[in-house]
Amino acid sequence: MQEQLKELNQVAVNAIASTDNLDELDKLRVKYLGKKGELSQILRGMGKLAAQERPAVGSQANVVKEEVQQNLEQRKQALQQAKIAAQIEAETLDVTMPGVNRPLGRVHPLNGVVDRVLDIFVGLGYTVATGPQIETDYYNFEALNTPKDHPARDMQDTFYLPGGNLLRTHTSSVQIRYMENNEPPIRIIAPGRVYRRDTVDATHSAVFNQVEILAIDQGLKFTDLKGTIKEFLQRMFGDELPVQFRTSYFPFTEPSAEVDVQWKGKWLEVMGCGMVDPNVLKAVGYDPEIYTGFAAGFGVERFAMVLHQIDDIRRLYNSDLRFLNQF
Ligand code: 2NL
Repeated sequence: MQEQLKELNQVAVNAIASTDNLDELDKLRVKYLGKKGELSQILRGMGKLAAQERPAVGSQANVVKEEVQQNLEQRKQALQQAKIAAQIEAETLDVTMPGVNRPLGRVHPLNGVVDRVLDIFVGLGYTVATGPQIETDYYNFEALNTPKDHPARDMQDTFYLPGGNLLRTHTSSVQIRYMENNEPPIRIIAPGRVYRRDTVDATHSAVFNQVEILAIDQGLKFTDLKGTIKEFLQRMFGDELPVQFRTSYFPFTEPSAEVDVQWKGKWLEVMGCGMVDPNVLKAVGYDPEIYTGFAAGFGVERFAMVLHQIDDIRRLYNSDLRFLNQF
């Protein structure tokens, strides 16, 4: 029996050493040390031994059991380590591989100009106001002192929708809506897309972006308008900028003016402005005997073209990256 145990020990240790698989290792454990395993089978023969032989065999069996167990445990550890090492090896990143280039987007030059304009006026205490692009005749024309038979409608003739609504020709409609819902004093700036029935060429587009400002308060005068416009234009184009006001006409302002800046040696018309016509104030329920105000409006594309020396307005709409990447 001692021979048998010695033999079992030898065979088991060899088998354990030569397996490289954790499942097989567990099968070996069952095979040698399990309840119905080989060690148990040998020990079942103990009964046939003489009483004085039993202690020696018993203690040898324990030694064998312990040694096989120890071998199993060590092999298990080694195989688990190897498995983890193999996994790490397989998942290793090659940090020297070339990366995937994902270029960052950037602000469109048109939106860049709008952002700068809004920053300046918000800094002067103005609130940004927005409104619908589809308007009623009332908000786009009537409330702005431009009745149905008014000749100014011809120059702004726009896109009419079935039912009589239209695509707004300026963001003044936003300001009318704002005044209806707020009491003076107000200072607002209304940026947004506007529409005019225009033939597209290098300097015209039927869809463009406009910004209008409006201030209503007691005692506002033309000099307040001039100061505000001058401050704005100098922040936009630089401190030394020559600015001039020329008399003009808009149905919703009286008096009205066109503003020119001297840029690269030439006078350029950049915006229109004026004191809000009393009829506009009356239309929103403000008393023109108490309140006065000024307003101004300009096309963002025009500003972007002047600031960035862009020769054709259509470049701003084509999404051509060769063009846009320059900004
Ligand atoms: C331009 C000129 C202008 C206004 C817009 C305005 C708005 C209200 C009342 C009175 Cl609610 N006026 N806006 C005034 C003068 C000129 O825009 O060249 N736009 C592209």
